[in-house]
Amino acid sequence: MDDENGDENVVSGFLRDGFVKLEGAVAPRVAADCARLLWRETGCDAGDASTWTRPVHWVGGMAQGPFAAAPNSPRLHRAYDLLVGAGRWEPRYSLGTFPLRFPHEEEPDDAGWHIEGSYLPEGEGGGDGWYFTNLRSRGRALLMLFLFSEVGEQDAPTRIRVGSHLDVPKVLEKYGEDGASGPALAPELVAASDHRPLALATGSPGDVFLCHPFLVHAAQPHHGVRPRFMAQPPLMPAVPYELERADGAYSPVEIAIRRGLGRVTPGADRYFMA
Ligand SMILES: O=C(O)CCC(=O)C(=O)O
Repeated sequence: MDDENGDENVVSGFLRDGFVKLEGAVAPRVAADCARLLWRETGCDAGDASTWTRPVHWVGGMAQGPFAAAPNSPRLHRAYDLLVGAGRWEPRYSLGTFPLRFPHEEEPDDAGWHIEGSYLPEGEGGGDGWYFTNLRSRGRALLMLFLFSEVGEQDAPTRIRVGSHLDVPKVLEKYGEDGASGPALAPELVAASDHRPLALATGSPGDVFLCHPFLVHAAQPHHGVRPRFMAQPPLMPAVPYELERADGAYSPVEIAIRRGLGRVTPGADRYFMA
């Protein structure tokens, strides 16, 4: 779903599909500078495939100028306001992490269906070492995919289960405020969203997918020829999501969670009509 028809389509596409693709949301020059810096991090030579010796290079947080600029275009700020709510998200001045996928015979070991975890549980137990998520998406307002290379169908685009954000709330509900870790949730999430159609996060450098934090997605092996450069940072919340608001001022992220729980949000039904 593209945003060619403006705000209304950004919101309706996001609610229906769980994501919206904003083409050219990062200026071409900024995206090119990000790619150049990422190549440097890998230690690989863009022009010499013999140096691409691993299927995936994980690069951590990057905060040089281009990475600070990329998530702050006026178009992205507008979309964050629309989807999360004005004043409810934290600006970010870095990007990361980056799963940089290279054409390779070896299968990556990180290509399973999942949603992102965003916090480590406090107190005794401390979980299983993996990041957790909960029904109010503690610590994550959005999942974002920033493309920094041409990504066609053969270039290991992220796989997305379209509409799966509506399947996840029922799974998370029973874990309460504590939530659960990615691996603990994965089998249930996979089963709950199995019926969903598939989309691929293809596009060009500077395209950005803004995704509901509960969108079920997966990497895939790269059997093409062009390395796939992408960042998948969270947008952080300034305030927690609320699933019951006295004033009814729900954001689209909250409306979708409520929909997944079977709760009706006045005025929002039209978005879910097929
Ligand atoms: O590399 C990709 O396409 C997605 C990676 C991903 O979803 C993850 O590692 O959490």
